[in-house]
Amino acid sequence: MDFPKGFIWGAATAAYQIEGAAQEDGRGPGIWDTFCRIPGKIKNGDTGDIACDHYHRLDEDLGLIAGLVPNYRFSISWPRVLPEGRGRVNEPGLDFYDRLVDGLLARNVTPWVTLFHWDLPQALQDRGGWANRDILGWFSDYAELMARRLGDRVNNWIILNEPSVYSWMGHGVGINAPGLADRDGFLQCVHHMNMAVGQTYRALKSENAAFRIGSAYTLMPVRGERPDTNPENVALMDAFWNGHFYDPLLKGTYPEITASYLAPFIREGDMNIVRADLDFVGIQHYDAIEVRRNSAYIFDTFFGDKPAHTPKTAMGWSIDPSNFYECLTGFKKRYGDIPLIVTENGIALEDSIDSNGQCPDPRRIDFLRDYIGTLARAMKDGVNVRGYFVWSLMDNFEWGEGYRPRFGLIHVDYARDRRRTPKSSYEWYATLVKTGKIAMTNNI
Ligand code: IFM
Repeated sequence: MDFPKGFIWGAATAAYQIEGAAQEDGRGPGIWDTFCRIPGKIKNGDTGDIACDHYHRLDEDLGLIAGLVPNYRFSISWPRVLPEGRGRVNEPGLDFYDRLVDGLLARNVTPWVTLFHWDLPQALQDRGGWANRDILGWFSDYAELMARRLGDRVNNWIILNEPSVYSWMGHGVGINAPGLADRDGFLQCVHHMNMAVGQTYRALKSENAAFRIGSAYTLMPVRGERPDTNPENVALMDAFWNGHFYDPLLKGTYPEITASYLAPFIREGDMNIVRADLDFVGIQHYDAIEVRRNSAYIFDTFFGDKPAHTPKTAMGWSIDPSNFYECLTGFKKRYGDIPLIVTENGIALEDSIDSNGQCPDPRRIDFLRDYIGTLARAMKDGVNVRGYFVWSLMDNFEWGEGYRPRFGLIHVDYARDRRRTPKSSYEWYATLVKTGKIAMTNNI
């Protein structure tokens, strides 16, 4: 199948997962720096202190990006540019992003900037972070700073990355930074993140009407772990991962199941702000969610076991492209003909370098062929998808899982000076991007 001309092909990363240089050139502490230091929170005691050392290997990485894709999505580290989260600006931090953007443009790669990919400055967390409504002012100052600094060269903006994961894992169940498990804080975080999207969309558009602005959300089918799973738990989990964000953005309401819990945190006029016609909705798909009732967690709702029959990734996630098809077509049924960009999709494996110094990853190629082929089928069936960004350009720090799961199309050897080796999927994807042609397999 052929993808349309002008289809946006890219690769994605995030600042804390690759940059390193956590204590250099004036960067302030972020919540992940703090969280990584709490014993037991991150597998193997890993931290993002050095990560892929992208900060120091920018030139080499720019060459690898340009050899792969014409579009590159990266995030700004808020604590690198505003070490206390607000007020004092850190010029060397801004310089780094200038060099990154200039280096991309010099190589004909279009930058896509994510403003918030989870690394909140610690100083703002000390004031409640996203649970404090003051974040709306802090975030808008930060977003405007970045738009003014990079907006002469960057046209594509992604406001937030996966507010579902940030709010539920970070404020609801405490698995991610900032490590809180508090029902009200979780609900406040959800609402403030939605407010930040609507508010920032309008502010950046008034800065430059030509900006292409979206925000990136998880899109996961949610189902009971067993046929007799309580439907209320399923509806709650669907709200946490999908409805809490798509409903306010696209319908101006919260899902019925949580609306009364959110109500105390909503002020007059808020729902007009959260409702916004973004230029595109970024969707990120990895897996389906199986739900189990579990009274150890807020709203008595948590993950259950994965089905036994599906093959699994190194994250333990199911490989099943029919989930992706269900999400894409289901989204259209639920919300209409919205322009979508797949801002993340990919697979974690435990890739290694072989005796010839190569990194063959045939399972990743199979995964990408099946998932991108499924995307092509959904587009043929009428889903309005404009682009696809693979997660991830290179192996990186996978949050609470540390460095073991490898999502990259480029292998990073953490033991040997973080040496980069393009995997076989790198060549495969570069060819797909050039030709725009995907073979349809039986799994699609
Ligand atoms: O690594 C993450 C990324 O930061 C956000 N989306 C999911 C990826 C894989 O877990």
